[in-house]
Amino acid sequence: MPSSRREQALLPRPTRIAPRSGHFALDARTTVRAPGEAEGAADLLRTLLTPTTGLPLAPSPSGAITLSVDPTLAGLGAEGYGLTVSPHCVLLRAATPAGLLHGVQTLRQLLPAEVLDPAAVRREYWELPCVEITDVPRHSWRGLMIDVARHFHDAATLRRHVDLLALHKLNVLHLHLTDDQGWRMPVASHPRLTTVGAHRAETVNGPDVSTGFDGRPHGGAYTRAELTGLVAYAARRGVCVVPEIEMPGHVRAALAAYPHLGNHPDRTLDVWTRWGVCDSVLGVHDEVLDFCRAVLAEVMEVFPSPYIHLGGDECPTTEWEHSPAARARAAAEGLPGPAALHGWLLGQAGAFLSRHGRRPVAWAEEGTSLPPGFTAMSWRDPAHANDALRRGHDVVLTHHRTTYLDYAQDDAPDGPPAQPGPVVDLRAVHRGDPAPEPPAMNGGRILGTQAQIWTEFAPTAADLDRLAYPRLCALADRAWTGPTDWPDFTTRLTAHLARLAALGVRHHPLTTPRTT
Ligand code: TNX
Repeated sequence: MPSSRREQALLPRPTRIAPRSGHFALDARTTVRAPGEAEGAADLLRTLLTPTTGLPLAPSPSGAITLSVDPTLAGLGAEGYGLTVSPHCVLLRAATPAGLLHGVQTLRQLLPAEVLDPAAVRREYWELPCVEITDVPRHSWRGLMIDVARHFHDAATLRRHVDLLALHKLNVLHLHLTDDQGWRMPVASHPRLTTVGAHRAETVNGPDVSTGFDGRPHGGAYTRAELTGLVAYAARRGVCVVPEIEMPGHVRAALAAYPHLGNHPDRTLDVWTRWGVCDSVLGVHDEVLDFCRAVLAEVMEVFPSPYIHLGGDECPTTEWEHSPAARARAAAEGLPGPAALHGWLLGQAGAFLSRHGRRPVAWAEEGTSLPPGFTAMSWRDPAHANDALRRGHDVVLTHHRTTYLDYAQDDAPDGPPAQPGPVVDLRAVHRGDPAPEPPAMNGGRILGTQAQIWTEFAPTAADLDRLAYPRLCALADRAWTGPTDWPDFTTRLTAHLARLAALGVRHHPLTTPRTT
């Protein structure tokens, strides 16, 4: 693509672009001026461009490229930036360092796609098209959830996804760290969570056709150093890692490690070897509250994120209904019945987080009324987002038909194994859901949206690539820019695929999407 057209192929699309004539040539003498708080963005620019282009982009007080943080540019918000490329200089400005990081990704996209390729052919100089861009994101929460519980994905794979999120100006990596089938975060006060809970055995009867479980043994956990390293790596790229610790349901791996936390302390449970919803849930005695607080205290040490996700989805209440101790707790707390223990337990854990200055997040589904102060991820039905907003919750839109990337992306009969459910094609992700009506807001706010990769059917790093791309490009466009025109999006995406190819992303082929 000629340099003069590259500004038309930015993904996500900037808020305002004015092409100018001419180009700026980046060569071995090009230097970068980045005073004070802008230094981090200059480091990122070098990290991204120097290894592939061979250009040093050395710091200098009189650099042709200037990066600056100017708090008076408040109109650009917490993450916006302004970029001017003219024949003799490049000026990137933002009100915050985060804005500059996004601007650096735009600069990178304005260069030929080869600059993303670690095996790029060296050139004497690289052309940036002259352009003026003002770019402010529509939403503050633009994310991807990766379920590392159903299948473990190592820290190197996660770093690679952080790089890809940053390329798309996505700013949240939500890690689903615990579930029935595995617990992946080490907790010093409860070592068995990973020594026992991170490993599931081979199933005696082999694969389970009813759930698609492959029957194989599987395991893995991060070290604390890997997680803190990932958090720092992500922060340097403008990405916040939001951890999720599931409760009160989806805890079978924790109960395999510590049976006394359940409703049947005398029963030995295995780390679950099926997919689906498991009946085992946390008990509601005081030791459980101590456990939740001990785990969350360590989670807060590792993850500085202002938001901590407490799961809260798919929690069968059968065990509580049959447990005299749970019924007694419900009565003692003045709850209408044992089912209300779900909201009560989340409320207890959420209050602990709030006391430490963090905000609790949970999945919101039918029949669940989240405690006040929780940010809701509405996944079952877009109408639930309206309900949550009306109740005053902040909301992240995660409707399964438009954001679940574990579903098949086309109806090819010979496609790879996928979560049974609707087809979620590129167009569905691009279209998203209608925005809730303003009257529904009532004290709540829509923070943004994120895609989810549940990994029951995604055991390998290649699976993550194929499920995420190109659909995550559509989500990024919508989350950053707002609704974009389909032909405009697909034209930009076609050019963008050269960038993904240069980065070695094993994406799903771009097929003709269904028009329904
Ligand atoms: C529902 S959505 C789940 C997950 C599954 C997913 C599969 C939600 C909060 N829970 O446990 O992995 O469906 O699509």
